[in-house]
Amino acid sequence: MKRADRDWYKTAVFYQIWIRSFADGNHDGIGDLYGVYDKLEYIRSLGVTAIWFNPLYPSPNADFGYDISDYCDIHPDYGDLKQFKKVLDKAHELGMKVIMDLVINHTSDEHRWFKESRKGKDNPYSDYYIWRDEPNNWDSIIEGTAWEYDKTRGQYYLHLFAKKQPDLNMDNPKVREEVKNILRFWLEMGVDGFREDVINFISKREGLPNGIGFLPIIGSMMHYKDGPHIHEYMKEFREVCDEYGAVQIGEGPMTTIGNALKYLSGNTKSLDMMFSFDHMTADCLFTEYIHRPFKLIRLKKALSKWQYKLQGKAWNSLYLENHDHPRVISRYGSEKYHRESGTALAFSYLFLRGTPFIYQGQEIGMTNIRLSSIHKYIDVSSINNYYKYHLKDDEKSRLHRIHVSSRDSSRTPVQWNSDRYAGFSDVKPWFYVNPNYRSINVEAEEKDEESILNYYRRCLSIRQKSRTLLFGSYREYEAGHPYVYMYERKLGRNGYIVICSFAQEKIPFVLPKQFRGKNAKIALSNYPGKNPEGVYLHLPETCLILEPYEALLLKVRYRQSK
Ligand SMILES: [Ca+2]
Repeated sequence: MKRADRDWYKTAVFYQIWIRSFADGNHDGIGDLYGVYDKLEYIRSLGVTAIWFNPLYPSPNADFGYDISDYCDIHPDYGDLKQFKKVLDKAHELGMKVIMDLVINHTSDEHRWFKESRKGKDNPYSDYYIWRDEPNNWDSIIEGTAWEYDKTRGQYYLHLFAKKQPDLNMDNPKVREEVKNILRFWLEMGVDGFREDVINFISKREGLPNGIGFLPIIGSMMHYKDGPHIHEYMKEFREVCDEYGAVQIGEGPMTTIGNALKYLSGNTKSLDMMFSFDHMTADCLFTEYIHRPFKLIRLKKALSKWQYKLQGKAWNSLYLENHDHPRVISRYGSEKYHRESGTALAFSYLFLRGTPFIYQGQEIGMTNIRLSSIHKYIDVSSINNYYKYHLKDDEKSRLHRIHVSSRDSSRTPVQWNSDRYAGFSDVKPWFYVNPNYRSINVEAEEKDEESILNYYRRCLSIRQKSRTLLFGSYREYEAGHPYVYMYERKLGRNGYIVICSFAQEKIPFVLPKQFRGKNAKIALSNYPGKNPEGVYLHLPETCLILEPYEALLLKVRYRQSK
């Protein structure tokens, strides 16, 4: 089953499934591939053309699937290979591609390779992991020091993430062969590509030198981020994917644009897209746990930076939510102006240049859950943060930090209807359902023409039919405006202008000179009573009055192409 063309990704719209909380099809309170199978038509109905599955593999779930104990099977909680194939075939029949999560920086400590490796230095799997007699000073990213002593082997092993996630030794050619076998296994089954977890961390500097001791976590990153052999290893994996025309999307934490471009273009090109992180810090520093008030300027600056710098060179991936971040309405929007801000956020990114990703529940505007005690949280990094930092603060403010930052907010069961357990399951779900499911759910939003759900559909429908929105150039206007994000997409004489207010009250907005006095057709508005679709809007010389979180997509024609 060999294919050649992978350009489909440029016109794709991805939907991300974190399966455990998506839909329970076999009545045990855990989301699974039976539930997914029944919801594929719904996903397609959004205008989605591809699905990215977070890890579906057997895993002890120390980091919910990102600690894999067998790369070529399905976790029994989610079904089996036969059920996966059924989902894959049905998705293909509906016109949707499917990509898998590839997690090869580390395995689970319960993977067969690690169980063998820890037995001793003469074991055939001995060098599959990174063992040392003495640890260096590196920190792990989520759980204390990066080294754990193993009594059986009498040595320390490296884990950049949790203790139960030992790092693979990618310098060992046998490990790279194993990776290629994993790629082939899924590609032979018919999957269309991979999202590659922390892929820029897989090559560590020789000798593993100490990092800068006083800088927690990031002090050692220069020794493994975009490491010395990364592009050689990526080339090997690319060659396998080339045989199948498989798409590769990399997750690159802390990646600069300069480094990203090495993966995305030129003779080191090994990835089709990368997930950047800059725009996820408009309300925090480095990580959501170090919270600060949301500033639109930061969001615009980050989005524009990647739009401009990749223009003509590489392709963007566009997202506002995923399984690692709290819900975006609770962060960058407003729960008070739920519908308005949810739709404005959609306008602000679905019309950018690149391929949009929608995380499950984002399309109905799911919001952060606020659990009453730290004991109810399960996210390993939230628990670690709670017990490690701000210990002198009172409990209320420590819990508040978890409310605004926890990955658990994106991992509550999807809210399908207003029945008990939100229609996710008919038995008690494995995790808490957000109590707002009675008003925020798919069934209710299906019935409401102006719901966030139906606006996602409209935005995607317009986008997918327009070469200007798919391939046109990007330009931002009024970059210094604190409350309005305005950008243009342009192809030849055709253009679209997007105007999104992030203000919680009515505000005047003075348009850039070149648009004043012109007429523009309203392609879409989230205040349809005020600005009906298809009507020409006269752009005033003075200013536009924008309602709270008002968003407009305007179609414009230019006199001549420039
Ligand atoms: Ca289940």
